[in-house]
Amino acid sequence: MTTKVKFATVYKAILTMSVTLLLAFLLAACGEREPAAVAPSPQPAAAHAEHAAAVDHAEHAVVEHAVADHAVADHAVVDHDAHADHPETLAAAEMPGSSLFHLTGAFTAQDGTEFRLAELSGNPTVVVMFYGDCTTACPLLVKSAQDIEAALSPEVAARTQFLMVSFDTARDTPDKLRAYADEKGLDKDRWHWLIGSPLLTRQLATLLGVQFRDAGNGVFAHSNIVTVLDSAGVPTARLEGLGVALDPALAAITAAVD
Ligand SMILES: [Cu+2]
Repeated sequence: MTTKVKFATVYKAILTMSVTLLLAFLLAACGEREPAAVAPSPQPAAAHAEHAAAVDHAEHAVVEHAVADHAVADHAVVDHDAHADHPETLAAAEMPGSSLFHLTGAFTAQDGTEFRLAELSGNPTVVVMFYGDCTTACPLLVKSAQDIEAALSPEVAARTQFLMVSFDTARDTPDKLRAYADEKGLDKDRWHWLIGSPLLTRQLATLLGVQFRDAGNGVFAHSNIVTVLDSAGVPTARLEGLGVALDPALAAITAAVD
């Protein structure tokens, strides 16, 4: 009888332990699976940007990955040896395939007039997001757009539009952008230098997969992207990085005109 009771007690103890271990294992497995389930889900670019911002804020580090990847911000390599003087380059987020013409808000052009993206309908467009005070990457992005225009045949160039949109909604103004464009000889027809509300600007960036973040001292961390829209406003080519070959953009523009 005593042996039986003892056996029952030991058996019960083993059973309880097993259940506890099993529960612990399941909980651990759930915890491990959670981030993996989050990573591949298509999140808007803004979410990626915020995520990257949160990571960077804590570490004040440089995100050094410039590869177009679906969840690139999540997997970005964080360099702990931050280069203090060098503005950060943010990796591009996923570029959704829908028309930018769905963005109906009004920007202001360099001449002070309202400008809506749907006005671009019918012709291909080269889009660059930049800011006027940038002395490093942005002048090169604008130069890329200029080089694209120069490399097109005169007939195709005559139909191609250029959209230069500032994300420095606090410091850039239509007058400032006009002076900027004029200095480069680019205050001309088919070149639209735009400034929008912070929300509209963020929405456009999301549609383009452009990430940007104001460091608070007049310097923006941003991804370096030149996008080509077809005549319906759908992104059909994207050049990512500085000094990359322009051919995909030229091909997309020519295809849009044909
Ligand atoms: Cu810049």
